[in-house]
Formats: sequence, structure tokens, C-alpha cells
Amino acid sequence: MLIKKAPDIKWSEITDKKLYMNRRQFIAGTTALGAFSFLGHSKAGPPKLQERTQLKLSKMGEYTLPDEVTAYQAATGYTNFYEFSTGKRETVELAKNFKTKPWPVSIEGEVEEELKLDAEELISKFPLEERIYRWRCVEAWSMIIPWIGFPLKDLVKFCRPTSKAKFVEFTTLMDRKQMPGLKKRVLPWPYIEGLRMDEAQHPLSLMVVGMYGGTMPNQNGPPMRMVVPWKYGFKGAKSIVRIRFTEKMPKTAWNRQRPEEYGFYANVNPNVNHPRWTQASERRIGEEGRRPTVMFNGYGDQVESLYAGMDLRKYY
Ligand SMILES: Nc1nc2c(c(=O)[nH]1)N[C@H]1C(S)=C(S)[C@@H](COP(=O)(O)O)O[C@H]1N2
Ligand SMILES: [Mo]
Repeated sequence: MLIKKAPDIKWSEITDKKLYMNRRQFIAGTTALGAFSFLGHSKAGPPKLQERTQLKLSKMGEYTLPDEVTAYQAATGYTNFYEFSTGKRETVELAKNFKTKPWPVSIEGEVEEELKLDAEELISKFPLEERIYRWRCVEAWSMIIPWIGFPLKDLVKFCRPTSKAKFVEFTTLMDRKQMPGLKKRVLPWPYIEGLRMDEAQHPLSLMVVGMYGGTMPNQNGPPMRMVVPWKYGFKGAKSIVRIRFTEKMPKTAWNRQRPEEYGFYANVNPNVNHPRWTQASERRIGEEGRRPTVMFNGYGDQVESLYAGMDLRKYY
């Protein structure tokens, strides 16, 4: 999966969509041959970026958007990772030395066989693809991010859940030595998120291992994290160490913290406001003004059938 070291992949200045699309076509062309290199964009961005490794893509995802991709600097310099800090800009510095190798991942609960294996080995079992998704935080900002990963449904299949499995739970590493934010009881640690099985097996649900052509910087949640694009960003648990299949709905960290503010489903829904602010609009990072928020973050035609007959005001 990892091909060569790239100390500074110059994504920082690329906000121009045409440039980005050209580059994607370029990648598409070269990955077919097994080669993968970066051309052009020789001007280094101002802040020093963490060292990243380019990732080899096995196919170009057919998932793309007309919107302009968010600048790399914004998507990686403005992050929520409370285990390090609640400050969105502090995480870069605080997670600088985060050790993500080796990285044991355990697969537990309602599965044919419980397993423990290293993230690198696990990830190597799946062909990687790039997908450009809308990313909407519950705090009413949004971005457009080119993620790299593999369908979560393929991972679910690999885990061989039993017929009792109704939900899947994801747990983030909880390491007080490395993660200074754990000292604050802002959440009931560890960070736990979960999905219903049909949500986890939906083709849009992605296990993400990289972004913008390479591995993820530490503040974005390597070596693997969830991205479920029709839900608020907080469902996207970072730096996952445990995947557990359960009969009962997982007790997720945000829901335990403030059940009246953060539901289990957390579907992007402009009609159901957060108790403290509107969800009808959002600020697209890098843009002036606000945009209207779209039901299911714009993925409604693909996901609304998952919730047929459910009262989404009650199951928020
Ligand atoms: N472990 C962990 N995962 C997390 C968070 C966190 O604090 N800890 N924050 C969540 C929130 S609120 C959001 S909006 C997204 C942000 O992902 P990004 O920083 O890659 O944009 O990560 C989610 N996953
Ligand atoms: Mo968020």
C-alpha cells in the first residue's frame, strides 16, 4: 500500500478545482500502470506540513462532487480531536508525535471469531479508493474533502458478524501518555461511536486511511477513522483501536455526554436544530457567507430508505 516517502505533498495551495481534477485524472491514469508520482505544484505551502506517505489507489471512486475541494491547509489545520485538545488549531502541534505504528486493532463481540491484528495488515487487505465527500460538522461548518479509504461494508464482511449483530461500535485509542486532552473530562472517554448494521453496510460508509492523495496527518485520525458523509462529523471516530459488533445499540460518547444535543443517528438534518443553534445553514470553510444545509448532507436519494417510517425528530 505505501509506496514512497513524500515529505511535503504540495496540496496546500491547491484550491482550484480544475487543477485538482486534472491531477485526479493524472492519478487515475498512472495507478493503472502501478506508478504514482506527483508532478507540478512545486511551491511549498507556508506552514510546514507533517511528513506524509503517498498512497496507491486501486481505483478512482465514482464519488465526486461539483463543489470546490477545501484547501488542504484548512482540512488538516482546523480539526476536532478532543483527545488532544478541544482547540481546533492546537491539535496539529499536540498530535505531532502521535505514534500510530504499530497499531493493534481488535475485532470483537458478535463475530464468528474474535481477532486482533495490526492496522497496517488489516488495511492491506482492501483496495483503496479516493472519494470526494461533503463533510458537515454538527457545529455548522462544512468542507469538501478528498478522502482515501475502503468501503466499510467490505470490512464488515471481513469481520464475519453473526446473525445477532445489529450494530457496530468503534472505539478510539485512549492513551493518557500521548493524548493530553484526555485529562479534561469533556467527554466520557474513550471516544465511542456506532452505526446500525445497515448503515455500516451502506456503500457510502467509508473506512478512511488517507486524504488529499496521501496518509492522514495525525490530527485527522490515522491509521484509520470513520467517514459517514450523510451524518454529522462527530460520527466519524478517529484512530480506531476496536471494532465491536453488538446486539444492543452502542452507548456513544457524545450521546452519553449530552443526549438532548447528540443523538445516536446524527443524520444531517436542516429541520432539526441543535438546541443551541440552527442546523438550517452552514459555513463552508474558505467561503464568505453561509449556505443552506441539505437533508442527509445531500446524500438523501442514496440513504433515505434506511430511515423509512422513522420519525427523524425523535431519532435525531
Ligand atoms: N476520537 C475522536 N474522533 C473524532 C472527534 C474527536 O474529538 N475524537 N471529533 C469528531 C468531530 S466533532 C468531527 S467534526 C470530526 C472532524 O474530523 P476532521 O477533523 O478530520 O475534519 O471528527 C470526529 N471524530
Ligand atoms: Mo463535529
